[in-house]
Amino acid sequence: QGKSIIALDINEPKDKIDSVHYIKDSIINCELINSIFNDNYVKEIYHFAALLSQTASKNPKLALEINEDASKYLINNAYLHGINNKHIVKFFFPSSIAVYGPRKLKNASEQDIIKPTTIYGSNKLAIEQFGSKVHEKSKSKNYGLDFRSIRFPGVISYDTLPSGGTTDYAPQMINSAKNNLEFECKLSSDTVLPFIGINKAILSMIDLMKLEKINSKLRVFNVEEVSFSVKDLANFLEKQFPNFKLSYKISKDFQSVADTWPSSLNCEKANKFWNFSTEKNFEVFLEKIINK
Ligand code: AKB
Repeated sequence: QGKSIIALDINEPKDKIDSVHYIKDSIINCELINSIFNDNYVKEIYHFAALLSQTASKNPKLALEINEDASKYLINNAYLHGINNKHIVKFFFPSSIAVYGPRKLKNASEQDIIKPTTIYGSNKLAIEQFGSKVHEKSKSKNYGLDFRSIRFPGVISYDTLPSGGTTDYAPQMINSAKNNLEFECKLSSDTVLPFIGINKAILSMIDLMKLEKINSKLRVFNVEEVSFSVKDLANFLEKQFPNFKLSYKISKDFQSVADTWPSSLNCEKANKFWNFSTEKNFEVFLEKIINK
């Protein structure tokens, strides 16, 4: 879209795009963050750096540093950048179904009970709330920060294998089946979780960020394409890949987290604000991912 982009990551990108300026560094490098704001006129921020649920539980200190402190630092700097340059910085924050709990909900809507039981869930909720507060402060000044967030379910990509999360079992199981590898599942077969494909996840962010204004105090939206149990996925894959070998070794660390996350999400709000809609057909959804 003719915009100049600065991409910051701790890893080298798989593919490079000519017009993007890549920086290999960490989100917790405050000096670097300061210099990016000082040297550029920043209009939009997409902040993805995070430890996922399982990694965060094992490294609570690092999770606090990356998931909360670094996010707050970035939000504060974006806000000040907007104030100093007399404009609004649009800020996208990917939140997660991890903010829900302690009971497993069906068709969870944004205002349902959110009492996360994990470090990662508490980190995500803290930033949802912090960003919304800075957003409100900006509204009264007409400059500052426009905070927008999506609570993502498990995201399934056709070319990147995630690690460190609780919903990762699904993309990992799909990948094993496709590549003729055995898979040992850490969740019980009746565990139901919501998911979205990477394409729809990206489109949702673009659609949300394209909106001129969002007249709502609530700054977070649920999105989901399909919701399925481990068994549903296993049955599907066994039909597609008859040699696929699956076994179960339930992990308390994984099961206890999945049992507090919703089995499905209510997406009416996303539908109202940017027409979010999806086919919701489990088989069509999986066939598209498998055949990519
Ligand atoms: C995880 O499982 O930690 C993530 C998430 C749902 O936020 N995929």
